[in-house]
Amino acid sequence: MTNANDNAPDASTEFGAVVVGAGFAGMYMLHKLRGLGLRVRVVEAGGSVGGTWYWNRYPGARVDTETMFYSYQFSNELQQEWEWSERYPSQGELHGYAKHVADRFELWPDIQFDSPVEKATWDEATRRWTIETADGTQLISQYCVMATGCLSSVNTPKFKGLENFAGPVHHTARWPEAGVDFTGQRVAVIGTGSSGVQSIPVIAEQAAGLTVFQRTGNYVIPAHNRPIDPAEAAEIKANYPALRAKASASFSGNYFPVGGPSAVEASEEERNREYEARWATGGLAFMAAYADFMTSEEANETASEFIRNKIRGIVKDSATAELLAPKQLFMCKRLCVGIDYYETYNRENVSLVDVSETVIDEILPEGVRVGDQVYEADAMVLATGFDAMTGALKRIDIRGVENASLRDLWEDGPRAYLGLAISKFPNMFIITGPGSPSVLTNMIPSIEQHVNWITDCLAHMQGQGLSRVEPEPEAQETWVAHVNEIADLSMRSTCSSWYLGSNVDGKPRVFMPYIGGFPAYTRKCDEIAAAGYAGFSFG
Ligand code: N01
Repeated sequence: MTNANDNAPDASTEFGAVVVGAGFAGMYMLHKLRGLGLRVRVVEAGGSVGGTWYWNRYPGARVDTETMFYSYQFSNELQQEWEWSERYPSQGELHGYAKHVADRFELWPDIQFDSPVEKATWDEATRRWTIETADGTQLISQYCVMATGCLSSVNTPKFKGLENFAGPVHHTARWPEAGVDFTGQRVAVIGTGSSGVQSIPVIAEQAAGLTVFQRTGNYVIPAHNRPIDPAEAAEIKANYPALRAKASASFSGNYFPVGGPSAVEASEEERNREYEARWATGGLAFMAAYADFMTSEEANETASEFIRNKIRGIVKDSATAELLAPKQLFMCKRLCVGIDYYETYNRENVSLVDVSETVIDEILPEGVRVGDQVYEADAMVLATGFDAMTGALKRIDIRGVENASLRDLWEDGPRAYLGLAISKFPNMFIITGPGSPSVLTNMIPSIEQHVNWITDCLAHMQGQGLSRVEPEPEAQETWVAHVNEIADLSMRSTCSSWYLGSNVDGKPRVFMPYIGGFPAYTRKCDEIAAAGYAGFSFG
């Protein structure tokens, strides 16, 4: 296998396209842009390909979407030859897959690593972007594609005294490559979202003691991870086109068995049968049990109470079980999938601290202070998530027409046309940006759909001899209004979550992803393309 540094990109700095980010979006974008005959450079902050699956190396990190479907479909050879080992493969296996893709499609020579982008500036006179990395290198390009990821900008809450903690502090999304040995240590974990849910059971097995600080109890469905049976994999591979088409026609772009229309209309017996079956199967498919979870509080409560009762059945200490039992709406925050998550709280060396009302006051050299109580720790893990969807873009000083600043224009929340492009920022595309279904869907199919659409748009421009594309402000505003309007119809926009930006101090509360579903969204994108890219102006 080739390594990231085996091929140094050549030193010239003029490109047809610069892609920021070498995760699954950036890699596929590079492949497709080459197909248009463009000279492309990918600039990546990390030391290898894989994006999410490069950075999130914490113990227990694995995907929670069935991996036969959380994979590229653009190349049949690739999807036929690659062998997944588990239903939910580990970070290491996913990173291995990313490296295999980079090998197979010879992507390495066009990717520049360890190069965080700090500035991107549009020059109207030359119709070119200048993309500047942290070491001052400038790349000039006709097009700029931001493949910066939805969950890549790390959120570290401003805990008073954090810098005074005597031991090491690790964020789950910036885990040391060499790993961390917690043997014999007392570990404090802050955060119980997906990253906490996955890492807590694994850390608990190694550490002498583990104290978990929970602000909000989450709904965690068991993963029931297992090796992939070769016969099952062969059957999926034989039927990939039909299965992929079925997934694309589903609301979340996932291959979930769809349940009934209404949990309220089903009898209690039917409901329990459905919930038990999905609990036994495991994974995110629990969400698809009924269609009215996000429109009816009564329907939602049936699933919530089912899961709370499961927690009460698993966790032996009843006070701990009640603390873990979630109080907020089911599915309002991102659903978690875990391996022995609730069971971990039956271990002698694990304790749970509620910081929902009495918050973390301060970090002391010796541990975490909550009210009068100090919880001593030798090491700390921040599983505190991300500045989602907008963080990675706003971190870069992006300047468009007449020096317009993206940070300023998005001060009250993101505004983008289809989550794909932004008015005042010509020849710039974003992959799975705010206003697209992205994080509410299976990410890899959503990435492929965006990359294909962008490629088609650029091919259209090449065919017409055009060199400038920008969304019209009115089209963008109409789309943003539509995104907000339908978000308001769903209960999903009502509770505090990173979808809404409420996990980051000072971030505006705007429901960022498009909640209308993958099929409705792709239809809209196709219609716009068929109408000559309606809502875009060209020059
Ligand atoms: O981050 P999160 P994550 N004091 O924001 C808590 C994807 N993902 O990294 O809920 C105390 O969900 C915060 O509390 P609260 C997936 O889409 C996928 O876990 O805000 N606590 C919460 O418990 C996921 O949804 C996979 O009250 C504080 C936690 O920190 C997304 O990434 C694996 C706090 C953050 O949870 C993000 O997941 C991992 C404070 N000041 C991630 N600030 C898989 O594929 C924050 N918290 C499996």
